[in-house]
Amino acid sequence: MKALIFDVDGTLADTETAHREAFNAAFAEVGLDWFWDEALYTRLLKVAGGKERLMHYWRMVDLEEASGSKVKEVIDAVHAVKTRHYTERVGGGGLPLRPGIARLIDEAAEAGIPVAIATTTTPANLDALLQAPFGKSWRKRFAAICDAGTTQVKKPAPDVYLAVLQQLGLKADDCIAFEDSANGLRAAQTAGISTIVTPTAYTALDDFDGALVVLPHLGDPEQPMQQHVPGADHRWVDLAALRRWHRGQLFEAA
Ligand code: XBP
Ligand code: MG
Repeated sequence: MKALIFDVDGTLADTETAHREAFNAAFAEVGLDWFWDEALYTRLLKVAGGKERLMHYWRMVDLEEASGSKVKEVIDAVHAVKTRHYTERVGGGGLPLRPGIARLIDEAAEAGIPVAIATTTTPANLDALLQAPFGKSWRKRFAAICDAGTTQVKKPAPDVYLAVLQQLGLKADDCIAFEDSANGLRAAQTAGISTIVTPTAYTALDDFDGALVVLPHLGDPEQPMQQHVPGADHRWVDLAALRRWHRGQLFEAA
């Protein structure tokens, strides 16, 4: 195992409520009578990428209007307002990392194992989310960062994972990916990368067939998982467990 590749939304942090609230704040600000409640947003999350999600929804509610010539301009403008609301919400430590994320990234750094990011979210969202837990020079913690700014084709396409592998100079089976959604799992699987899934409430009912393991979260000594996990020495995921799982030794604790 030579690198860990993390998805962002839902994986590094449980961000989709903040995204949903930012979309609704943008709709109100620009005078659109749209409102995305949790049930609708859970369905809309099947479409990765905020702009693609807006387009999908507009076509759902008014296909004719959504076929107009100015649609891309309007979507870009609404999405820029949404991104401002989102970065205001999560900036300054507004949203904590999920259990185990900071600890695993530290463990990987101490072991000389590079970590990377493969996300479909907007670059500005990464700065807002990650400056608080990792400091202003947070980008230095990651050997590769691929996002909506570097990779246009969104998950479940493998493009963003293939771009990370290329930047790392590693093969797919050298790495482990961490995801929260079926879209993300499919993207990593198609790229050939073994994937650990930690769902959130928005993706709990997704199909995670083919995941290396599905866990409630990665756990910490202060916040262990409720149940023991085969192959792990503790009720949290550490590098030793990842190495075993990566070698296919799912049920062999030390
Ligand atoms: C999840 C997404 C993103 C976010 C919204 O990204 O699909 O679109 O929902 O962010 P990830 P944007 O790959 O990190 O799970 O509005 O910036 O797209
Ligand atoms: Mg995600």
